[in-house]
Amino acid sequence: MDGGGVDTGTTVAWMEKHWQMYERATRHPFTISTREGTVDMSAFKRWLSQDYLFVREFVAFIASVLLKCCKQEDSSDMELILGGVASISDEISWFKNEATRWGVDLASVSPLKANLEYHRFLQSFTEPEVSYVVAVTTFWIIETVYQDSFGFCIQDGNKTPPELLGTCQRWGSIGFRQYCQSLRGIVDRCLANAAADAVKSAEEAFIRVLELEIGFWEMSSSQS
Ligand code: HMH
Repeated sequence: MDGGGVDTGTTVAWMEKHWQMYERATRHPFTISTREGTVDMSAFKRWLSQDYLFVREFVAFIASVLLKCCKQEDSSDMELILGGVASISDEISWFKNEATRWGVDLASVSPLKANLEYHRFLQSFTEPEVSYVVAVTTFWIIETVYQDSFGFCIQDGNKTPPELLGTCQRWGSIGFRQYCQSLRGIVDRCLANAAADAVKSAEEAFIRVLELEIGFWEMSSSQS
């Protein structure tokens, strides 16, 4: 390990090793069809309302990452994670506005199966036994899947409908990409200093997030 360089760290190795799954999570028919301008609007609304519930659950998850971070001897990552906590407040307001725009009643939404499964996974991180390295790796890959998925919808050649560009910008923006890259730097540094069993657990969590993200797109695409 070279101390966490973004191009040579463990995260790059995992992305290469698990690239097929990573592709399935970040180039799902849901986001491809958004980019093509052919996305089914009822699927989009389902995604919107389900993701609102996800984000509410994600608050507690980020809080648990923050808490684990603060308990580290070196808590220098704290500011970046605190920024994540701060931006989620804005995100909740964004979901509410967006839902009003699309005529979605958030108060009457219940989580679907794949969402509940994701909630359970996120809740498991509040256990103090789960290490900071595993938690921060999980945080990074959750954010990165959205960054890569929605970033693709605003890249050259997209036919994304104008009314969906705001959504894509939210996670596809350069600012959010830089945030994910900063998180990635933290993850690679933590992994470089972690024991082998912690690295293994972090890799398992990485894979699990990809599975859950694929499940979340599937759930949004077709009600089952
Ligand atoms: C399902 N994954 C899901 N929802 C989100 N909002 C993100 C990742 C990124 O915050």
